[in-house]
Amino acid sequence: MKNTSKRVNVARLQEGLQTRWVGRNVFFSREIGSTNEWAKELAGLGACEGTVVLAEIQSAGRGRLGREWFSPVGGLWFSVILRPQLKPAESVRLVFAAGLAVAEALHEQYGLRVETKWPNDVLVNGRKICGVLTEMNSVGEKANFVVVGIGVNVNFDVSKVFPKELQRTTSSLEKECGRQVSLDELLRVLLVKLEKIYESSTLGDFSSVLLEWKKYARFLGSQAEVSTDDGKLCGVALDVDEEGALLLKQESGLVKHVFFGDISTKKQ
Ligand code: BT5
Repeated sequence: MKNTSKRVNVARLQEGLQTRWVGRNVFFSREIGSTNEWAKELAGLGACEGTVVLAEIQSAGRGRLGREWFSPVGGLWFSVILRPQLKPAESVRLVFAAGLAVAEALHEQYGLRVETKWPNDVLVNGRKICGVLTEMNSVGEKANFVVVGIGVNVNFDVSKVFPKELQRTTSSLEKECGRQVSLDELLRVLLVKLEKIYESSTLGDFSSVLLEWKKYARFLGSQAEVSTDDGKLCGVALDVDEEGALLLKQESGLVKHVFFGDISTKKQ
């Protein structure tokens, strides 16, 4: 049997791919620093919309603010080049589009208890299994390209490959499904979802995308603590608005719009 649990087979992926334009071009590397960096280079050189950049291992995978993203063999580490007709500020929509694509794929494909967490995480059974990093290049008031990077922990054991401080808060599909899953199959499903949700997000129906995303957002309504550049904020996580801001109701009754931060909740 072919081993599809550690590496994507690009030819087989494309054979069965039911997208119109996402993933028609795929760049694959056994090991690269970061697929987002590679995708940005390719986008700058004119790579077409929907190009997928994929690696088996990332040696310098990144999260927001340049944080380290652990990317061992067995994970799905990829970036998609998009050229949306959006203003730069609207490109935040793609974070939610990508998060929803992953949440739906994991729920429908494996029947897992999935949740989305503001702004860019997907959790399974309360543990982080996926992160999204979008990066934009704009010319004046228009986004030139956006690279959407998605990392999913798939066929490895986090207790063997991650540092101790991450082991309690993260998980992998192998752990949650109790078996290894095919990387080809997961990527195919993700690309189909991404194409569909991206089209809704950019063609004027972002409110329904956000509504769907919120169906998975179990943190809404909970008492939350948000680390921001200005320190920690506490309150009830009321909602997420169409600009991607978290609406946090503080004890004073004031509702604060938070655009960047990390949220943790007391009850899940
Ligand atoms: C993210 O950032 O969650 C975005 C991660 C995006 C990764 C993809 S992989 C393909 C593409 N190429 C890249 O270089 N990046 C993208 P953030 O919300 O800032 O979370 C980062 C934090 O998550 C780290 O500081 C760790 O605490 C934790 N972390 C690191 N590696 C992890 C992993 N594999 N799984 C779960 N949590 C992780």
